[in-house]
Amino acid sequence: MLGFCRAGTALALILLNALVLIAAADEELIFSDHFLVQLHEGTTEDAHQLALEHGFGSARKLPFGEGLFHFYPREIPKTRRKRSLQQHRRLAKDHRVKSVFPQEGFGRQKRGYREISNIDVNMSDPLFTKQWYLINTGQADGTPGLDLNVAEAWNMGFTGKGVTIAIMDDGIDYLHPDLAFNYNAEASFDFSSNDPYPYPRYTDDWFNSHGTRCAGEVSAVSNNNICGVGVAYNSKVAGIRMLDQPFMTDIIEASSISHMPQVIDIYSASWGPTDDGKTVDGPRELTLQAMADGVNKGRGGKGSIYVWASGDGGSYDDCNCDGYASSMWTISINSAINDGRTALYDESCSSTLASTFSNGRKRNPEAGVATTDLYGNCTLRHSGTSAAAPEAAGVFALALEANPNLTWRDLQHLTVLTSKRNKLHDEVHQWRRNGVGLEFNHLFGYGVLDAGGMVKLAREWKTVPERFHCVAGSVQEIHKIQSGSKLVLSVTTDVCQGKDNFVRYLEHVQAVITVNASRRGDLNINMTSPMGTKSILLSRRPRDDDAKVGFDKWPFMTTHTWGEDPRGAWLLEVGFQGEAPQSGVLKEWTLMLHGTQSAPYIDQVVRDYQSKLAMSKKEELEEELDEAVERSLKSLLSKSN
Ligand SMILES: *[C@@H]1O[C@H](CO)[C@@H](O)[C@H](O)[C@H]1NC(C)=O
Ligand SMILES: *[C@@H]1O[C@H](CO)[C@@H](O)[C@H](O)[C@H]1NC(C)=O
Ligand SMILES: *[C@@H]1O[C@H](CO)[C@@H](O)[C@H](O)[C@H]1NC(C)=O
Ligand SMILES: *[C@@H]1O[C@H](CO)[C@@H](O)[C@H](O)[C@H]1NC(C)=O
Ligand SMILES: *[C@@H]1O[C@H](CO)[C@@H](O)[C@H](O)[C@H]1NC(C)=O
Ligand SMILES: [Ca+2]
Ligand SMILES: [Ca+2]
Repeated sequence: MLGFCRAGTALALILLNALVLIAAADEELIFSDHFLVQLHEGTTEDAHQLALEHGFGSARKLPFGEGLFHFYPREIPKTRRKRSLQQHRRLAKDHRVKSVFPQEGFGRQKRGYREISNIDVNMSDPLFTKQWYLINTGQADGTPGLDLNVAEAWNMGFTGKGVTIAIMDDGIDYLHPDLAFNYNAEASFDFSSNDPYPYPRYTDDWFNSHGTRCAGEVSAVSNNNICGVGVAYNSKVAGIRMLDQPFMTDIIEASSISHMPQVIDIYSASWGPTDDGKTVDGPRELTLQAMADGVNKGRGGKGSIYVWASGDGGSYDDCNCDGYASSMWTISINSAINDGRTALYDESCSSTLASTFSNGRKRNPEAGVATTDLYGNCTLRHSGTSAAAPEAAGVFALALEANPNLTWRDLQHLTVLTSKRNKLHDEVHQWRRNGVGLEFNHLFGYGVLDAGGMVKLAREWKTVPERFHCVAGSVQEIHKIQSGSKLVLSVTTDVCQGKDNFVRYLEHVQAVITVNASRRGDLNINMTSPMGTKSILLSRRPRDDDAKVGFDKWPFMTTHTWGEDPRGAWLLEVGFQGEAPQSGVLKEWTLMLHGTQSAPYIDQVVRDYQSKLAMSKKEELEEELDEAVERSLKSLLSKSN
């Protein structure tokens, strides 16, 4: 394990200095009772004696460097806010000692493994330990450590206080004892039956349990002995009942997403066009207008946050054909199961920003999402990307509590920067890095949300610079497409350089495309940025046999090129997949680039990213050190017994 540490003292000291530096950057230092002590000479026995003389439990020779010992305390290590200066000074003065390095603790979790006791979360709620998506210790055959890392955010004191999340769904059982306290009645409404009481309509099969389950994931009360705990358990949850009528209308959608935008901070939606693999549909006129108003005027101008489930159509569907999920104004969330694989119902597309968790493929009844259920019940079986979106809404509530100044775009930036690959595993699509080094996947987006990482960055976040929009180029001629050969087009752009709307650092990219085909489902479209990042804008949808409509000025969106410099040549590749020969006509490709001009912050991020890479290497080293210390402590203990 420590193979690469054997290089000697120099490396160990570099490592230590680096760790001290990292700790020094943090305001709240934690000091441990552990010291690294370098002796002029002496055996382990001498070191042990010296340790005893100075009030330590014992000393252990480190397997690297020369004369390096780990002095550790008698009792179980404590963390403290004050340095044990005296012990340090006395030790440093001892003539046998060459140097002393106090070991400073970090608020850091081990990757791949966390113990509940480690992070000091003690909840009385009976389902809490079954909520593996909050703290994954390997319950239900899951992968330990693969979770939302909410404990770190909670430990920093962020629990969603002062934030209201609306669940736009089939109603909320607001009398539920685990929800009633956090229910925000004033911000709630029933657009399905036009009254202020979004209580779910009763059916024998409990069909209308969806909203209640989503509400519990966000705002279930903690430590009350009932069900589980919400991601943001001190947030308020509002019910917007709008799914329970025979037909959806533009006006119901628009009313819902624009309901009380100065009170509601986050809107969570786990619905969209039918996931049948052949629908291409999105928000209509009023809803589009309401969304635009929301991001521009909601939350006092900082923008309403719209969280959207990316869809349950599985590999037969493509969420870029869902205009809600693929909108720039929504944060589209996909799901992973408790061992990091994709769920069978997951759709992939280039507009997904990040992922959270949903139920497993395994038959283990506890691999589902534990939450509140209708009529005061609890459930272990909430599922679908439906379950994923509210988890994200909860994490965003923690971030908004940490910094209420965050705009809708800040939150997207934070999502891109702090989501993690963790142990996510997509059997079909590789993880890749874009032109500024951000790691992404076609199905999971930038990875799984990390609440701890997000609130930490949120606290010190400066609002991103103004956003600009540039029509970078457009191909308007008719181009034939045929099975067996693909159409390749390119647009070379200076991204409006020299004009007011120059875009230098990308956020969202849209390719507005008009194309028809003898079989729409067999079309596939890729786009590659000047920095070489390929986005799959449309994958094959085997069930879509449309031969008439095609795509009419459809805005395919990608988030993969986030932060990139868009100047140069963009490439579009259009082709057919599938057995039967097909043909079609592409009539338009317009490239719309959105982002910032002055973005010192992105340069900063690239630098931070580089140092984060370096830092994670250091963390690995430190972790190995920890493990070595643990192992030797254990073996010492077993010897002394
Ligand atoms: C956890 O809470 C229970 C019940 O409130 C209490 O008995 C127990 O001592 C607590 N444990 C810790 C480690 O705080
Ligand atoms: C739900 O709760 C009610 C009482 O609140 C109880 O009678 C019923 O059995 C519960 N149903 C399930 C499926 O647990
Ligand atoms: C939010 O903005 C206000 C006004 O600009 C500022 O005083 C405050 O420090 C900001 N808060 C955070 C957490 O950045
Ligand atoms: C596609 O559009 C072209 C030009 O408008 C038309 O000639 C052709 O018949 C259309 N093809 C299909 C499959 O609709
Ligand atoms: C698009 O990319 C996918 C995945 O790399 C590939 O399978 C497909 O053939 C590409 N399609 C075109 C038209 O280039
Ligand atoms: Ca509870
Ligand atoms: Ca879909």
